Amino acid sequence: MLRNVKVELFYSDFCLLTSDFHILLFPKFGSLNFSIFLFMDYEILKLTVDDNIAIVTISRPQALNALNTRFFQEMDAMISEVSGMPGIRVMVITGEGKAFVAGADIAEMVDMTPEQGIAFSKTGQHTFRSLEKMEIPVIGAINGFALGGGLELAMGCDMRIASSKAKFGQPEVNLGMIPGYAGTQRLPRLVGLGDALFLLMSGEMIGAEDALRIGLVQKVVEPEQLMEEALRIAKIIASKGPVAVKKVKYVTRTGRQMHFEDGCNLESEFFGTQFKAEGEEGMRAFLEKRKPDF
Ligand code: CO8
Repeated sequence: MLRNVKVELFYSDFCLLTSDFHILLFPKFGSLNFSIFLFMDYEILKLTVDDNIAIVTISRPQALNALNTRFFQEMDAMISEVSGMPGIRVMVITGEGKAFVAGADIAEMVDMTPEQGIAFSKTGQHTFRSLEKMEIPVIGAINGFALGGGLELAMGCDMRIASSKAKFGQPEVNLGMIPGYAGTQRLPRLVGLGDALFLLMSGEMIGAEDALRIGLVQKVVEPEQLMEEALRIAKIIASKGPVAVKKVKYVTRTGRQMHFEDGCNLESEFFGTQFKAEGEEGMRAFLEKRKPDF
């Protein structure tokens, strides 16, 4: 909704229209510089906003939401767009139909040269890394098959809530391939080496309860309760200090790649700056027995 308003408001004066993007040029007053905003016409992704939660639905159900080049263009644009929407505190990603995502698009990959394969792999790795780098938390609401690139997308989210009907796997070896969107790197970090190598080497699919057992998902609910539960958790997170939540994400994710002592130093630094950012209000509200105004 907000997106459309912006496009209509500024279109007549500054917008150049391409087949896929609306390009908006905003002059910066007092200088010759222009700010450029890109708004994409989405074909595969749908964006809805519920209060301060952005819900992104992958909608290519005829191919079980398989990830093609167009998907990555749209997801990159969506990440930028949601990141720029004021007031959005959490993003939820889900799939339409019986799949979350059944993998990278095999029809698009089948004729690729090794060089094209490397480029396609790097495209996906970049997009899923961008998800991790979003300041706000991202929740995967896993409605069905999360296979290959679909599981790699799910692992790029900060947490995963699964339908009891969801199925998980890295079936690339069935195709004589290996994962290309960082599945070999994120899976062992999430579930440990043994369970990761089991999934990666066997190509076996596991159900939601097994995914919960190995820590691949954080919660399993009945299919009809999936979005309700994902939004309930999103709203709980959205009610907390938004700067604190962003800092938790940054410090936890960044610290994990650092030496332990360096991670602790990063935590102390962010802990300190949080006093004036939100901590004072949060702690005062506790002492005054009222709700904090974040
Ligand atoms: N790519 C393209 N099309 C797909 C994909 C896919 N990954 N998965 C399903 N589809 C299509 C089917 O071809 C079918 O199309 P059509 O109706 O035109 O024949 C339609 O979706 C419905 O699929 P099914 O009829 O097969 O549905 P079923 O319910 O019988 O089976 C399954 C569902 C079990 C999920 C089955 O579709 C399946 O096994 N899909 C493939 C799963 C897979 O192997 N995924 C991994 C792909 S490889 C990958 O993700 C690598 C990521 C890294 C890439 C790095 C870049 C180089």
